[in-house]
Amino acid sequence: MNARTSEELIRAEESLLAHNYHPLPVVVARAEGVWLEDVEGRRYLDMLAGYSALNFGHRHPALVEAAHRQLDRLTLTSRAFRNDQLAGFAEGLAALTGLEMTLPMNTGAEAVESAIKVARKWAYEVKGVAPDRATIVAAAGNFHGRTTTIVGFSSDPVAREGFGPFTPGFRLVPYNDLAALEAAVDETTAAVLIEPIQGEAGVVIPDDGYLAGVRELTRRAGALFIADEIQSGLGRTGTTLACDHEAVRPDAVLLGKALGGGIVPVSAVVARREVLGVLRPGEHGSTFGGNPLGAAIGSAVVELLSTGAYQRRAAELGEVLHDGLAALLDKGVTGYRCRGLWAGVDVDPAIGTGREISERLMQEGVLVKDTHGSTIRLAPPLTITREELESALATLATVVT
Ligand code: IF1
Repeated sequence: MNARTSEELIRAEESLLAHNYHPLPVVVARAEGVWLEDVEGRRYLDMLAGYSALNFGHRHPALVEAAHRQLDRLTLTSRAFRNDQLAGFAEGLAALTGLEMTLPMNTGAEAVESAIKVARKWAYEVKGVAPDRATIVAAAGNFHGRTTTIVGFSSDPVAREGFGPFTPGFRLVPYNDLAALEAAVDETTAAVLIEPIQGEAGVVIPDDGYLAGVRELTRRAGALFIADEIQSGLGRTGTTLACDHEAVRPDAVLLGKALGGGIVPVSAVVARREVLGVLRPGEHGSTFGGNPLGAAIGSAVVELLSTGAYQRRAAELGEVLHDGLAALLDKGVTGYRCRGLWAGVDVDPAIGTGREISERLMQEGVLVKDTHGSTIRLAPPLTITREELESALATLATVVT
């Protein structure tokens, strides 16, 4: 099996796997830190980091050690029993976010779905919304996952079309528009659900004051503010949470991706006690959510973030990324948005589509992912060195100029 070439493996995948992805033609066989190696032994700098699931790089020693230690003791109990890893994980998340309670799940979409259920229940039991009338306000351009309910309030036709009928009870407003949000929120509003920075939309950063405005507006309206930090959280933007840039504390924060250290899927709804307190036995759950392996790895992730060193590194190297992209403006790059080690880069369409740029970068040993049109996004592991980042920027410069 291992002797098969990349080309043979790609052919087999194309015939046997559902075509819901069109991956770059690189077949990765091993990785360490920020470096990937393909089947033929070619090396690539990983400038995507599993869409931020690999914030600490591939196989971070502390995370692999936590996983090994737990693999040798206990991997799964289900929540029918208790395990000795979950309390510590929840303590860590509370300390990290300043919120009180945790609902552990697995994937990001599950955390979003769970938050939607909890917000609705909160609306009926605490806010007093009439039965089945609760609404949730989300933003156009959002990406929150792939379930039927979630794609039902997506504004992206590719994500949504052909998958209806959809769950009712959602309203969409333009992102970064407080007046539109204010107009959409009323006595039926259970929650406002937004990404503090929109990833799939091309790393769209709202104006300063937007998140604080959402906080103030929801507080006044008696609606929950739910921040989807699944991609933006856990150090990526130079702070623990992207909401920290405006010193805003939402009622619920959704975490995923890097929470599992790039090893296993771990997600969580972390929220005020009044919010998660509405759930009672039997009303929600998951076979794997809160499993001791995921909890041990999640605790190790929280531990890595507890000193602030990764956040500081993302902020410092974010300046390097910012400066490197600024130098490319009008030299093949028509615009960019950047916060911490996360950037959306609009390439001049005359140079190529985002996909074509990604393929050229791949040939030069740098892996990125395109998003809509001629935009590519950069989100290297936070463990990248300054020299590695500068070399990726130099490669980008040669590809776009
Ligand atoms: C795909 C994007 C990244 C997310 C936010 C929830 C989820 C995601 C803010 C769901 C997931 C992914 C999944 C992946 C592509 C991807 C993505 F381009 F679509 F936007 F990362 F940039 N909230 N993001 O970004 O988490 O259920 O996947 O664990 O679906 O192809 P999940």
